[in-house]
Amino acid sequence: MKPSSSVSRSVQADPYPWPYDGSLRPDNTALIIIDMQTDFCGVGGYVDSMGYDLSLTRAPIEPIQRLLTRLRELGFHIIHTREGHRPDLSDLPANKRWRSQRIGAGIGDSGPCGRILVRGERGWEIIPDLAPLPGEVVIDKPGKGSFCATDLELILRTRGIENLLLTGITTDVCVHTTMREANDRGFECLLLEDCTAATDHGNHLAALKMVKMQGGVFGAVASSGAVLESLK
Ligand code: C5J
Repeated sequence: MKPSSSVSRSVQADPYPWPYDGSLRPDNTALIIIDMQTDFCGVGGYVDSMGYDLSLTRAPIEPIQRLLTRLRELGFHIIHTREGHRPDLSDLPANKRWRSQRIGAGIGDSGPCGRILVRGERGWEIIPDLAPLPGEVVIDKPGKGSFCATDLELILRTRGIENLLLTGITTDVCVHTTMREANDRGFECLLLEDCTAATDHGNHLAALKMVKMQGGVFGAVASSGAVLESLK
């Protein structure tokens, strides 16, 4: 059954029941799935080339799939993002490239999945398990935050979206940067702890803790199970 727009709903979250105003509806809430690309969680991609443990960044795939299926059924807005650069690398800052080359995973260089983090390459694609459906918004971003040099804010405002459910990878980098950008713009954010992961588990836990300081300085944290429960 679709949640009625007149019913007040909230998710059991930490440090407060989310959203703050109890107004959780499909029309005012978007699920944002950040950078679930082969480069971040697939064999031969960017994260793999850096030598990090792929089981960490692959862990959120199943929980996101479950949540995505249910939120699609209920008619929530679904937004995907991809980090990547133009093939001519004109939007790749020199320092970002230099740092990646230093650790043997140069952005723009050729790897097992094509040129690393370059638009149109195999490694840059969203993994098939979480592929966008026709009509779902896909935001291409050159940076870590999803608002920087993109039309995400315009799309959210045009659709009347106020609440963001944040998922994807990595918790401490692109997810956190996006959450901070969104929070500063007045969006009400919920970070889903089992639907995110970092290349270091300690960083994942630290990123969750940071959100919850000061009464929820960037929003709140919950499990995907708590969201699904609230929508029954
Ligand atoms: C990183 C991301 N970690 N999607 N990107 O470089 O978090």
